[in-house]
Amino acid sequence: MKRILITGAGGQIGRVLRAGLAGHYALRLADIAPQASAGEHEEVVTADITRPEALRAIMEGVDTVVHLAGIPDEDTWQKIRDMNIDGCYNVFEAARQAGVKRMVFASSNHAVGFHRRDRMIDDTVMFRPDSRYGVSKVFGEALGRLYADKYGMSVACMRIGSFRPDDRPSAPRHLASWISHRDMVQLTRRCIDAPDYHFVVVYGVSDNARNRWSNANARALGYVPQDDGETHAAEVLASNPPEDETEALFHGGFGCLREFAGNPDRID
Ligand code: 15L
Repeated sequence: MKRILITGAGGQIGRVLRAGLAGHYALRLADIAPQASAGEHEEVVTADITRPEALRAIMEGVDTVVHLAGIPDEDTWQKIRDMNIDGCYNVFEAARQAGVKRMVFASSNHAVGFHRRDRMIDDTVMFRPDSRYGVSKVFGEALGRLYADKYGMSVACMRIGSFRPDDRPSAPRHLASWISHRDMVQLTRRCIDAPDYHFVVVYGVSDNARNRWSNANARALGYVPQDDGETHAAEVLASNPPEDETEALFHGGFGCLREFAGNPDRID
């Protein structure tokens, strides 16, 4: 069995991956917060990614790190910097020092949020972060690129769309950006198990009829999403007001709108 370290294993995505990856790998589940006690083929460890010395021990014997830990949405620069910039660096660096071969990094669609939604985007579009949070995901992807090219680590960056704790889209934008729990598990497994890649960016999105992210790289890894947000469309559209006009222009939606003082006409 491969040994997989999941950072942020106690978070929303972490808990779903813990259940979905169970039995397929030996899991080392790291979080700063308390977690449910270890089951078969599991180790539960407490680790703070802002403390590099704490990461050394948990990297031992690890084949792949699934790095989820961090601030999961927009926040103050200080928090984003400590967790998503410094913390992310600490995880990559500890993995390199321990000889870990592969890193699966939880990036976000907010790294490219200011692209216009009327255009499909793929993994080759330039970064257009829509928030400090988005900037931190650009940083993580750049770090991944560096560790792949310079140190030969195999790195996958999952630009995750809208992962919902209740496993259903709840806002109009989610009809395009939603990823179901089982698709999230499947995509992560493909990123862990695909035989040989150097550096790859994939979108974490289900097979949504309204999807606007071209996902050839994920398909090449064997990802075949099972779910489509459209099955919830009638209910979502009936229970929500239409999206704000500016928000609806961009892939990042609300991520763009928050603190927005720009001119939409200048964002081509
Ligand atoms: C994300 O990256 C965030 O972690 C999550 O809170 C949502 O904002 C999601 O993207 C989304 O775009 O819906």
